[in-house]
Amino acid sequence: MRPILLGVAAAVGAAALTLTSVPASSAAASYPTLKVTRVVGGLDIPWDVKPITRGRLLITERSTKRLFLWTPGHRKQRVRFPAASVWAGGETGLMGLAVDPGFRKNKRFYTCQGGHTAGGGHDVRVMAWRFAKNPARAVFVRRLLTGIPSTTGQHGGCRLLIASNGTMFVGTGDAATGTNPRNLDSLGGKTLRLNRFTGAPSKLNPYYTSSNRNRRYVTSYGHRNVQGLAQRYDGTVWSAEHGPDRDDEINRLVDGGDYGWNPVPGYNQGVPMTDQSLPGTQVNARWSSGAPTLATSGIAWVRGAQWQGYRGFLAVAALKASKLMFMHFDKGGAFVGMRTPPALTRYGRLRSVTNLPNGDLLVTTSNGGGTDSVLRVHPNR
Ligand SMILES: [Ca+2]
Ligand SMILES: [Ca+2]
Repeated sequence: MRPILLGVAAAVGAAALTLTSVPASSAAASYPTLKVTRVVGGLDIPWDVKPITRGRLLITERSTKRLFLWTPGHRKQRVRFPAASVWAGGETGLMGLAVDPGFRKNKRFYTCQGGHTAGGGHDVRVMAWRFAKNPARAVFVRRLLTGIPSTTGQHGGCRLLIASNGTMFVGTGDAATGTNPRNLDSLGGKTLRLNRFTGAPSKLNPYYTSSNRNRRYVTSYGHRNVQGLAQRYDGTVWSAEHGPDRDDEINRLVDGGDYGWNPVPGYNQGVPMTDQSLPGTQVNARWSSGAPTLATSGIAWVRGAQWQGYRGFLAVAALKASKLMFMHFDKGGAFVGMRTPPALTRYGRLRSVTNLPNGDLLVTTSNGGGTDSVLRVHPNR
């Protein structure tokens, strides 16, 4: 593991250079121009979009707490959904979305959202639903995981990923509470792994045998605000997170990894995003923005030969920087370079990136005021 970490440190140091879009791959690779089509419009801060069967899409909106169904050839429609049970505030609301691999039969999908707790407070939680039609509606199945911390709604996470082995990953935020990321008994500032049917912690987790309920869910810690999760072709799971005023990060997750965010005392954001001075070993980012931040958010690995040079790159949506970056990491996970296609620099803030079965990407905008869209991106053909 040590040689890999040393290699990564070099890549992070070179990151600022790559913002000017250096050639990212071998000289032989060619990069097709990209075509962008507005698929769904009239949205307000869509947080996530996922395909279900027959080319249809489910879309969450963060602050309005609306869930939409889009059907090819038709307008979007509201899905009946208990929005009143969602707590929304600040950056928290109706957020991450995952569709069960067995959706065709079991019609299940999942949300990560703000919720109301028994004591009159609120948290962030992962919910399981069953999709029913005529009218389109979300039928409650179960609360998979509650008690992810929320305060004002700042740094609320929350991205979902169902990995190829069927395990669900949850990427959380630190809720702007300095002690959360390094506290293994808090679900904040973590990546978590659980059984998507029962909500039980995954037996693969490093602290699975802990006597503390929360700790059993923890896969990795020391994160600030995980906004993107994606699994690479080699099975590794990667995350994206926001830095404070510098150092957004792309991380490759390892079981039990400490990602080095520990903003104490209080909420002291002057500390490094990966603070190597902390006890033990901190896992360096695979890519870091340097200064300023770009607000990296959703991520997806690019699949399909039609993408030519972009194939196998990590597509990274940026909110503040208002672009989609295609990052090249080599087989060992070291950052090589990135490309920023001009076709995706004219839609304002971009939040999520989603793979479609045919390899196309869906990208959501996040400009507010009911002006937002789901964009479909593919190489010109
Ligand atoms: Ca870090
Ligand atoms: Ca250390």
